[in-house]
Amino acid sequence: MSLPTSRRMLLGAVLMTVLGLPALAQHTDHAMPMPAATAQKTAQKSTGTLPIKSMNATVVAVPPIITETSVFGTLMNTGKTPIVISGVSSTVAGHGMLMVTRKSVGGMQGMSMTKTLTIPAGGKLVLSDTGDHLMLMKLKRPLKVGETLTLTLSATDGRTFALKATVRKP
Ligand SMILES: [Cu+2]
Repeated sequence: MSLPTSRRMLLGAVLMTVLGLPALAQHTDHAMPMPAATAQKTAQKSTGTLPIKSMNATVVAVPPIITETSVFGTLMNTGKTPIVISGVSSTVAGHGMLMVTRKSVGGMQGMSMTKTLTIPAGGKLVLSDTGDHLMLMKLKRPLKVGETLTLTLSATDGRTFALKATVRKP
């Protein structure tokens, strides 16, 4: 039992129209303006400097052909609320990443990206090759041992901190 070809094509067109409607509606949803709650949250962001003291901030020296490197050191939070770091950037890098190193079930150490790193209120965050650290990716030029770079740390509340880190051999 089969319908004549013209009949089938017509049916197909009708089906496509019916099925096409929800898809169109979804696209309209994506283009909708920012919800009021999100807009308000953005407006509440501050632009001040984070209460951070850094110690031994180090950008690991890498051979010129390597275009990514790690940042180690200790970040102390001298404030009374936790600092939730959500980004790192530098003019010498295409982008920065926040990393955690965890032992997997098999006992192997592996690092993976994380959205945030928290410095507890009045506490510290130690950045090392065996734990949490920062990474600079897509380096735009070779780094010289001994030079000091300024990295920008940004927190979820909108505040930033200019982290001076010296390029050192590991
Ligand atoms: Cu890493």
